[in-house]
Amino acid sequence: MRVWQIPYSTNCERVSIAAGVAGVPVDWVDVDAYDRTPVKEVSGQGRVPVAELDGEIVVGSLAIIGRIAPELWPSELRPRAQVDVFLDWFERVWMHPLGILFSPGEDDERRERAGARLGRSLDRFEDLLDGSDHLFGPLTVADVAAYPFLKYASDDENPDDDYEIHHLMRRYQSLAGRPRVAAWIDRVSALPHA
Ligand SMILES: N[C@@H](CCC(=O)N[C@@H](CS)C(=O)NCC(=O)O)C(=O)O
Repeated sequence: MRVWQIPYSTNCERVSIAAGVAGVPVDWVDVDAYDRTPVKEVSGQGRVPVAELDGEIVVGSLAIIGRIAPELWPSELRPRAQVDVFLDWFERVWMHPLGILFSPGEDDERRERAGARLGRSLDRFEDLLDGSDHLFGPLTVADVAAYPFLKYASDDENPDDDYEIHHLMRRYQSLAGRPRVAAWIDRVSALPHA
């Protein structure tokens, strides 16, 4: 599989973990965040990740993971639906404050409220991890999809990763009083990455 990525992209790291877990080798193509021409040429849009799989272009992290690691979705209907509901919540509700924090014109009070909401979302994860190593029992796509964003709650600074959105996730997410999330971040970070 060939994957076009921007280094340190959260959505690309999802694919890296899923491929690592599934044992799928990846031929990574690095793209400049400020020149998406190669991505646009292959996929007709500028976002990453984009994959070429068996001659087909697949756009978006979850679509790619669905192709290379379908076993990350539970096979039983009920737990599968729970994971899909979670993915929807993560994309629409969890991400919403990030959009506010990332809008340069936004007023300070609204930004602080959005940051606080992002921080409080970690309590949902702390509760989901009560008595469980992963969000929905065994490792699923829910863990793979959330980890690249929640990992910024840990204090690890990376001088090469200077994306503003990553600084914001670091600033507003804290592991204080959230030991289960802290342990989960360590657990998922130890998974093989392709
Ligand atoms: N839903 C897509 C989102 C892809 C996405 O937003 N990727 C980011 C990098 S993490 C990107 O390319 N952003 C550039 C832009 O929005 O123009 C997925 O899951 O892959």
